Amino acid sequence: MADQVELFYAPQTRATGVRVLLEELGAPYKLNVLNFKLGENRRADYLAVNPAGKVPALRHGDAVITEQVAIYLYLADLFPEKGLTPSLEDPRRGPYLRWFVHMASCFEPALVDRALKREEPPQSMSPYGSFDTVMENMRAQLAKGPYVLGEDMTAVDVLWGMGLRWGMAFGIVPELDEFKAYTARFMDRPAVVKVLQEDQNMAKEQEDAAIHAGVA
Ligand SMILES: N[C@@H](CCC(=O)N[C@@H](CS)C(=O)NCC(=O)O)C(=O)O
Repeated sequence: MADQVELFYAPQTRATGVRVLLEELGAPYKLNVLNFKLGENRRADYLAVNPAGKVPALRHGDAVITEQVAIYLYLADLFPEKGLTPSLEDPRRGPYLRWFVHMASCFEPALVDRALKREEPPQSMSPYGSFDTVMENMRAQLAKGPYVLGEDMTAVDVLWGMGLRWGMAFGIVPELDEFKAYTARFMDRPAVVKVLQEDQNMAKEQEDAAIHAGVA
């Protein structure tokens, strides 16, 4: 298997959190940056990697992994010595998987319905129950803190740190005390500071390139 992973990337997207995780893991990686404004994620060469035209996507040797939750799990397992993934024998392994999948199967669908002002499905039909129960579940988990699984940070905290921060920044996730305290601590991490600063520069460069190409 190749030593280095390749991350298909765009700034200020779900790929940002994956890059933060790579930094936290000290993993060797190469970025393959796509400019959405130039439609680079819809070009045939990228659709051959991810037919959905979305980032993040990860290439490791011949394997391509899409879906941020799968990528986080894969990377944390690739570097178990970094201590960001509970082992199969660790009693935290089940809750670790639970809170990863909760993001994709409950939190994100609830946020999208809310952002689009769609009526929530009836509770019995909804994959997430209700928006309020999703928020309350997460709040109650973080109240035990300081991290999702208790005393020690794991890879799932990078996912939730990013997800809650974006959700609050877009005014969709309620600014609960537990969410604010948790994300404030997360935002202070050197890896987060570095990646968000570089994202800002990258986003500006992409904007300039789009203006230059006459598409912005
Ligand atoms: N289900 C995907 C969602 C990925 C996704 O929606 N990525 C956005 C950026 S945050 C994207 O690539 N959007 C580009 C587009 O659809 O045009 C995952 O969990 O990774």
